[in-house]
Amino acid sequence: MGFDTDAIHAGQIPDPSTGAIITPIFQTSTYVQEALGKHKGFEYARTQNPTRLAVERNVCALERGLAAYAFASGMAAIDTVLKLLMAGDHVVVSDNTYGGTFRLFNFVLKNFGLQFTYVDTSNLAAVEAAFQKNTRMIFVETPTNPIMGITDLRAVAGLAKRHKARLVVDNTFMSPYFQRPLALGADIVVHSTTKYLNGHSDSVGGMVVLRHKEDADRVQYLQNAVGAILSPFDSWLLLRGTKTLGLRMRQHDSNGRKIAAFLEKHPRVKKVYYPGLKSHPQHALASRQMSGFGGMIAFETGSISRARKVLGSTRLFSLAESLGGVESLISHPATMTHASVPSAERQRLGITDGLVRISVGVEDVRDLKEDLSSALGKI
Ligand code: P1T
Repeated sequence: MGFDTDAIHAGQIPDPSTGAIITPIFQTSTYVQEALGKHKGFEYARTQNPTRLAVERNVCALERGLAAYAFASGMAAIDTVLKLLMAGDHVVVSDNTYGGTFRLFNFVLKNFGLQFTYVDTSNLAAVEAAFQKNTRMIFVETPTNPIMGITDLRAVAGLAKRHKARLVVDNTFMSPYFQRPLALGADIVVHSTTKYLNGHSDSVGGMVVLRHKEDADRVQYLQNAVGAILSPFDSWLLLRGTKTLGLRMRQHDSNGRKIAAFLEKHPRVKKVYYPGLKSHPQHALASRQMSGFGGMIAFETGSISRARKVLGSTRLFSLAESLGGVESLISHPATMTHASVPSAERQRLGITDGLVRISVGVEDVRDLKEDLSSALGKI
């Protein structure tokens, strides 16, 4: 089936007991068993829930995976994937991931004996050089948050395979509508469903999509053993959200391209980070590996005081963390999403005090341009 058809139908059938076209919220903690050892496949709601199962199957179909498991947040999903490893294992990580991912790896999982090396994964030689005898995983975010660096997934998948390591891709920024890492050779996809997949800024969640049966079995085991599950209500919200994923992504992309072009021409903007711009150093790779560029843009204003003026002057772009909802947001990575990254490292990555990040929503693009134009005029 086509993507938009799968988005609406995959994983869902009308409720057999009522005919309800929308999968109900199964708000229950347990299921009555007919007799000892005889049940309908549902025993306890941490282990199985029909609403969660529907959304897991839905996102699994969109990413073209073998199985998917839903978690209480993107971080819970990432944490569970890292639990596929053992103490003493080594992970190569994109050096410009979401700050919370860096925080989990460096300040939590390191304490449990996992080792991490951060490299610019858009540089294949650097990835190759980072491999150690005990490297079991490469964790890549592409495009990166917030600098929008692109990693060649096919090439890194080849490296991972040669070194018998799993390639994990955080596909939050593109969603399966614009990028399918599994088709490019990745082994595992993770999402913060809080963002584009849910799309309405009203739920926090995460998803792990697997291509190998052994990984799928282990993640299912961990989902139950650790218990960081997506709630029935959030599963239902997410199912509602994915139905319009294609529609929304097309509009985010259309608005994103126009806003990026507008910013690039603006005299108060020093630099724009958006893979859809020809000036982006990896525009050709992005065009090959993604089928669109989405709505995430970062731009350099030059200083904290200039950034502050812009952040404090927009009316439609709301000052808030997060991204991927229908409404436009504006944020300051250095003090918000990436505050847990040490300052020197932020400078090295280009996450300066003057950097502003926007999540371009699906509003009328003329209104969005006008809003940015008026805010930039305050500089
Ligand atoms: O917030 P949560 O659902 O736990 O997801 C974490 C996460 C994982 N991966 C990426 C690429 C992300 O961007 C995030 C969360 N990011 C933000 C909250 C943000 O504003 O960038």
